[in-house]
Amino acid sequence: MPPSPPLVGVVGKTNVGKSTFFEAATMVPARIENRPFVTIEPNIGVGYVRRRCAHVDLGLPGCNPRNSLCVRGERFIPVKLMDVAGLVRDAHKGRGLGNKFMDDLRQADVLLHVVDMAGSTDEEGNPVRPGTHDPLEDIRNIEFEINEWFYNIIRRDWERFARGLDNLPLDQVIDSIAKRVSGLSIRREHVALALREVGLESKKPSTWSEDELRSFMTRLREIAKPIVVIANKMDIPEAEDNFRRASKELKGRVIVPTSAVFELALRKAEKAGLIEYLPGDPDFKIIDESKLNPKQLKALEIIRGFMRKYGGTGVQQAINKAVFEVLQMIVVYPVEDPHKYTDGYGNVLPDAYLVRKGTTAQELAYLIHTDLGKGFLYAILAKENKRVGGSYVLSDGDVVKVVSARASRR
Ligand SMILES: Nc1nc2c(ncn2[C@@H]2O[C@H](COP(=O)(O)OP(=O)(O)OP(=O)(O)O)[C@@H](O)[C@H]2O)c(=O)[nH]1
Ligand SMILES: [Mg+2]
Repeated sequence: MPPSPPLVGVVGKTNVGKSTFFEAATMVPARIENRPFVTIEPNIGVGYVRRRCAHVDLGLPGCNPRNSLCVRGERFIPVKLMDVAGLVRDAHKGRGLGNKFMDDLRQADVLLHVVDMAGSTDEEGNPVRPGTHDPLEDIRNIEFEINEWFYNIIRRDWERFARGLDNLPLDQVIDSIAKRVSGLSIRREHVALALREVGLESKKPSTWSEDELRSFMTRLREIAKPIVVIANKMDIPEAEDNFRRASKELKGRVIVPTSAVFELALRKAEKAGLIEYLPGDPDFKIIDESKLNPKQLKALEIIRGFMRKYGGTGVQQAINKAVFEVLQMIVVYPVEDPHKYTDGYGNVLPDAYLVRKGTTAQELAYLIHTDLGKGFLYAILAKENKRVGGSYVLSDGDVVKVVSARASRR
């Protein structure tokens, strides 16, 4: 089965711009209002990562994408986005809407934590004068809530479960924990890494202290559901200072300055045929000035100024960073004909697969079709016209033909 797109969860305090970010990224209409708890049921939609298309590197005039889009030489590959209700401090104790709805995000691979960097909403999400609330507090509080949610799921009935692990070798301990948490999109290697990093590999699970269990779960959350901080509302001047402080405090983590409202405005203007703009572009072009009123023109100029400063609105950049930097995924193109770069129907570079870094040629074969994986003989790297074996680790941008004893037309 072709790889399912990564699931990106949009989380954060209430009234910070989650649904605005979601709508801007997916163009799926979402309810947006300046008051707390507007979103209750999750919004689900398709967003995209953006990458230069392989057809450009290959010097081809174009391509025929099937599972993705290609616009002006840029490949847009789908990812799933989910926007959920807002959190507030002590949500795990039942405040606000609580944090049960976070269960919708059990399968998330990465979380985008949207923060009102302008400090224009208080702890409860009520609008306040920009600069009067400290967004760094929100980052700490909300991440604590996310960790609590995660911890409580895994913690349930831990003691009994842990006793059963005590006499197992490490390998089986890892297997058992991984199996227990598999519904949370946690893989075996996540469990192994977290155990090693918190130094609990050789300690009997039933003797872990509460603190040890908590530090293990926290580390597991950081590894299995990493958080990218979306510094939103950067269009409000008060946000700049906060952003500098937050970047310092979060040193080493990914934090992306964004203006979700600006991105949404640009996508709407593009849809209406008023501007030429591709998500992630550092600028846009007005198609016909006479179609815009002075107010619209002025608004667009303000957006342009913002984009000059930050290299774009930040929305596409955030999704790209989450998938390529944090999840470390790469793009590969399976083909049937390695000379023409086509599938069996003559489509040029029809599919762009997002796969984890470290994926091998044979694993790719299995992703294309189980039969191809089972009968795997070798693969051909189309760009290099080179034969490689099943253990070849794929590189970003590889165009790959799988040769299998069990052919499968695709
Ligand atoms: N200035 C500015 N305002 C924004 C930005 N993003 C969102 N907003 C505004 O913030 C308010 C809340 O936006 P929503 O997208 O509904 O926020 P939410 O986080 O989904 O809120 P809940 O669903 O109620 O938790 C709206 O008035 C938006 O227009 C931004 O980048 N800049
Ligand atoms: Mg919302």
